[in-house]
Amino acid sequence: MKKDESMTSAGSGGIEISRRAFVKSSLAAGAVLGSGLSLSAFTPLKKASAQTGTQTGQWLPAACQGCTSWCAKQVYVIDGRAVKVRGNPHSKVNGGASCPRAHMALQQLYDPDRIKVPMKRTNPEKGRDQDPKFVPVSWDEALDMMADRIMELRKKGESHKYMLMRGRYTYMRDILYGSMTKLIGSPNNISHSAICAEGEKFGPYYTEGFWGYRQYDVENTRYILLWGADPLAANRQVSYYSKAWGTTLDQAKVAIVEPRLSATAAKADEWIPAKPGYDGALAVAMAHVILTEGLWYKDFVGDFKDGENRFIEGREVDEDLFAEKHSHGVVRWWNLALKDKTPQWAEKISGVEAAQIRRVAVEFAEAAPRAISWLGGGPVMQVRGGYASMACHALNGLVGACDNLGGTMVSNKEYTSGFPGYDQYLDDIAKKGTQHEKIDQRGRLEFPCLKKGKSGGGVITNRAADGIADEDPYEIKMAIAYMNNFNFSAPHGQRWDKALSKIPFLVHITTNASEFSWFADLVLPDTHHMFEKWGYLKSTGNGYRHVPLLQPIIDMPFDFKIDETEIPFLLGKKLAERGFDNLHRYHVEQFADPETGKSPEDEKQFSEYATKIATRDLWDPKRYKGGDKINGWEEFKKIGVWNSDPYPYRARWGKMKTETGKFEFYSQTLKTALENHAKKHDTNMDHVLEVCKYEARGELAFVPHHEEPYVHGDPEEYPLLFVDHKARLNREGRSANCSWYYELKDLDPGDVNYQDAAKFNPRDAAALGIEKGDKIKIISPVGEIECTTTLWEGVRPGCVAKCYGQGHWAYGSRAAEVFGKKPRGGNNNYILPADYDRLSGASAYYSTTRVKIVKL
Ligand SMILES: Nc1nc2c(c(=O)[nH]1)N[C@H]1C(S)=C(S)[C@@H](COP(=O)(O)OP(=O)(O)OC[C@H]3O[C@@H](n4cnc5c(=O)[nH]c(N)nc54)[C@H](O)[C@@H]3O)O[C@H]1N2
Ligand SMILES: Nc1nc2c(c(=O)[nH]1)N[C@H]1C(S)=C(S)[C@@H](COP(=O)(O)OP(=O)(O)OC[C@H]3O[C@@H](n4cnc5c(=O)[nH]c(N)nc54)[C@H](O)[C@@H]3O)O[C@H]1N2
Ligand code: SF4
Ligand SMILES: [Mo]
Repeated sequence: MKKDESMTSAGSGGIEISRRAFVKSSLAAGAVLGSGLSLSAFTPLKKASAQTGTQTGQWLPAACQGCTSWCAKQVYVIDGRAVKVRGNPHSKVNGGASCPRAHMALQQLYDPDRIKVPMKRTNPEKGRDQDPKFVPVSWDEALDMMADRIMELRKKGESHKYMLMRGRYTYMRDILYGSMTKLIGSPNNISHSAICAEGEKFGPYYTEGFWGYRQYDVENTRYILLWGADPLAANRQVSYYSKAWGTTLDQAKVAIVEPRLSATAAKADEWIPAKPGYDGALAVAMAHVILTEGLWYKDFVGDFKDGENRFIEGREVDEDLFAEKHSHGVVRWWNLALKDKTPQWAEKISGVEAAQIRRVAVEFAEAAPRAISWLGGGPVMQVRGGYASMACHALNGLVGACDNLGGTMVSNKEYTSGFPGYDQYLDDIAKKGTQHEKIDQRGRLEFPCLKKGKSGGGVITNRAADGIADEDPYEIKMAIAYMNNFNFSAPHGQRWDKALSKIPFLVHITTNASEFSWFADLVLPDTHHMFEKWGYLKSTGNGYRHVPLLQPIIDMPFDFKIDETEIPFLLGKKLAERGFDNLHRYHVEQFADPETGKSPEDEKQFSEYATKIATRDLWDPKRYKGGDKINGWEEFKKIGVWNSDPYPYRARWGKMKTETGKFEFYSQTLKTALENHAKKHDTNMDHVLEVCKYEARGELAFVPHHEEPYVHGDPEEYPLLFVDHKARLNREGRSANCSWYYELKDLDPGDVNYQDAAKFNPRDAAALGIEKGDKIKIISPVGEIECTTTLWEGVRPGCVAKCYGQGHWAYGSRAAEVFGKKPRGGNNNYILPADYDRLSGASAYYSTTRVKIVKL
């Protein structure tokens, strides 16, 4: 690119593009979204330095969000270009370790199909079959359009009809997702959390009062029992666990309940390929064994006052005979849900031999308290998953592993502070607008969504599609969405196509023109989170919490803008020009540089100051509170990560954040939450449980217990159960335009390179007449997809397993077979029904749908 063609930044967010560059990028944009032509690197990068190849590069700190491990990284940067990625040795969580998908961030960064300039829709019709006919616009014009729409809604008293959707995020989210939505005057900031992992937080919250991801003390443990989690491939802290697992296998036994032979299962001592949906049954049968064998951990749970074990199969126990210590309700749990739940009972329904259930339970409990019951998404992201979540996690209570050496841990203390308050900037329109019911219908009778004990306390992400489509409770007239792709990533994603088509003004902030962008009126080119953005993260592992910093560390070839900070700042200015200056005043008055006291003058300063403000107590020596000692902002930027103090084992014993302060086998906390929800709707708890599709009635609803899985599809018509799982190389839904994803697909046990293959047990394949490499259709009660097949004994008979991640029809030239028209592979979410674990709000993925197969 010659000098006169380069783009130049023009003040407050507008960009000027010279005529030739504009024509070039409009051609590019046309190719991206118009013609279905193959997409490639049409626009040259900034002029290369004469010194390329001769200049020595340096390792610069970064943070990865390829999955929710949120590792601290270092990136080797030469002449403004990122060339290599490794773990940041300063992190006490992941250290120098990396998972295999970290490197794919480079392919994402330099993906030639990235959106390069803002683009505006010119086709007023919306639909899957409607080419949006995007044309490039300047940042200035794009922001003007957004500000005009917001002003119009506010003027008409319709500010609640504005909506903000977020997918993956950093903790800078509170600016775009939090305060901006509220200051405009809408209750509708809708996160992706319920299509992610809310079911997994439910059990730990209603037993030990912790709503979040646990960390596991794998280097000190003696037994690990995993439930549908695959920490060597997915789940969390993949980098750290991959590094530590050798030690773990030397010192501990590993058993895993999984319908497929995952990467972790392949290295485990015991693989338990139970029928999907029976984790709760296995967990209560194991609890039965632990109690009848007298193997519970007495220092935590307590004991019978006279020392005689009265947990005998089929017999009720008198609560007065037991003196409990740090737990609550073990006898009541036994009486309500365990006394008849023998391994023989579980064998009949789960397909796992009673002897294996007993053996695992005994060996697990003999390792107490250094025994981990590790809960993943498999057993809980199901229609009745809330109770499986409680049942699996309750085993940690029985063996005293909770908060203990070699057991499960919550989060260490950290000292980030978030952002300054904004109440004083809420005007009457905002105060009124935010009072409306939210578009995801949380808190209604059939959606208790009891995050942290509150009726309607959490999100029901996937339900928002129905709220929008049915205009229930009202119409959505404008929406901004970032780093999300809900019509691809949420079960029965086709519903989102319909919902998004209805929104008169939709803005998508994204790196790639994805399926979601297809329905947008404006597509805004975003920074890549790992190399181009300001922000910070928090995550735990290895007994520490770390706070990795995100910062721009490379030369950006185009004028990408940061979703969570730059865009709200620029929009605030535009709104101020139109007479509504509260957002802008909040930004300039409250986000002064903590070192100089200077107000931010532009979006770039705002982003850095905001990051400094939120993390100040980590790097400002005058405000030191704990953990790593860092000597100022410049040093923090150089190191790139702060680490907490080590984990204080047993500090929470007797002080758990439940109603009783104890580990609740009988959840007083859930009882109160359910009671309040029922009261709010003028009904009783049994009625709530009935409309929410649970089996429990009465007191059973307050203890961990087994519920039969709720599965869509008649077994006669749909003979196989569908098992969805993540690939080792899934960077959530964002890998499919990277060539390495296809080239290395067989990193997943049983999988096939360059294909999207459904994995069948050879026994089922023979019965169905399926051979390896066949082209098939998988049909469920809600949709159908096309893919290929492979045969593999690592799938439980009766199940078909297929990795999530392919089936994109609009993500880029490689992800789709024909951009905008034909997907490559099949998207599992097009066959999964939209159903929920209504107590947590979580979307159901597992043991949720039956399918039939048609050969093509
Ligand atoms: N069947 C099935 N469905 C699943 C899952 C599964 O295992 N199976 N997993 C679920 C889980 S756990 C989650 S968390 C959700 C995630 O689902 P979403 O929150 O919807 O996120 P992604 O699908 O990862 O899509 C993110 C989008 O952001 C854009 N993008 C990509 N990179 C960047 C970037 O660096 N910056 C910005 N701003 N934008 C970017 C692209 O448009 C991309 O499509 O998916 C869920 N969906
Ligand atoms: N490689 C990779 N790792 C990731 C991500 C990624 O995209 N790629 N995303 C990250 C994100 S956003 C999240 S939320 C976490 C989630 O990570 P996890 O909580 O570990 O959840 P999933 O990957 O959804 O777990 C699904 C697993 O359950 C199994 N399964 C299916 N049905 C059942 C069942 O009935 N019982 C049992 N026991 N197992 C069953 C599946 O085979 C699969 O292995 O992963 C993070 N880590
Ligand atoms: S993809 Fe996940 S595990 Fe791998 S480096 Fe990134 S955050 Fe860590
Ligand atoms: Mo997730």
